[in-house]
Amino acid sequence: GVLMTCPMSTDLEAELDKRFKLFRFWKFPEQKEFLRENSNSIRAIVGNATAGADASLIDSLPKLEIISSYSVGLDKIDLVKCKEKGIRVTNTPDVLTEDVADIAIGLILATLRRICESDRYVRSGLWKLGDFKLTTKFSGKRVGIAGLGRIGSAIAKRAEAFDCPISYYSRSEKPNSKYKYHSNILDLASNCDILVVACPLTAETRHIINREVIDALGPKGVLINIGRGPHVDEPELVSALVEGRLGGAGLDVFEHEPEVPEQLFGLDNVVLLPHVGSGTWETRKAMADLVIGNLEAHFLNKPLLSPVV
Ligand code: 8YV
Repeated sequence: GVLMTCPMSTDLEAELDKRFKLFRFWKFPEQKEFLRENSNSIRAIVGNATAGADASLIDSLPKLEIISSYSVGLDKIDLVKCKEKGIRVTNTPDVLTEDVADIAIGLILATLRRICESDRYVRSGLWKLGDFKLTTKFSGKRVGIAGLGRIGSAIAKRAEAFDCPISYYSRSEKPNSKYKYHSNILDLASNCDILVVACPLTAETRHIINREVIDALGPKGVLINIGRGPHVDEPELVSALVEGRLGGAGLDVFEHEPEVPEQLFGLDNVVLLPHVGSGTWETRKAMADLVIGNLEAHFLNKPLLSPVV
């Protein structure tokens, strides 16, 4: 049996249903009781960025062999626990890289050029009363990227086409990178106009965007987050935006999704997306194929397609 942690894709559900005995975890209001009754028939978990597998869920499934995540980010899975218990873990890298990088550029343009606000301007009939205000140019602006992995590199490549000087922060310098390296995030924030968060969420990167970093970015700076909500100290971000200490923000992720701080709703220098970075038909299909491909490979004793643990 396969345990799916939350609703993520009806197509994926249908494909899993064809191949396995699928348990939809969210359909059982008494999850403890469900686990007590079914724990011995569950050999795999399919989770995602919303609901993964913590230590207690892993420990409650004695027959668990593999967690196949419908996400590239694995912050909701207790990887240490999995390693300890010999449970395999897979994710969905590469297939979503382009979409997430595209949405990062979309957020930059939408925030700087006030695309969403302009759209609201037209719809509300205000154009008849006068032209829209001037906005801020993107091309040539200094782009700083926190995390130069697959997604960060794809964002850099796109920003290069906009003639943006690129710099980055990561734990260590990338030996073959042509971009300028900063060994700490504060230096990066002090030396860019647009700061993009594109690193995995770990204990070290939690709240990597704190008050100091926000102030270093400053009243003309823009923060873009396509990583994870907890990368940012959200109350600090909100107060910086409300007080005008930060120029703007484009956010696809939030600390307590689907909750978004309501103070942001009235700000036109902010663009808010409901965690849709990878949300295209094409990419979600490729992610579902990887989730299934990894499970099938595992149960056929073949090499996993995208193993992490
Ligand atoms: C998805 C994500 O939103 O891959 C990730 O880490 O955050 C996203 O692709 C999610 O896992 C889909 O349910």
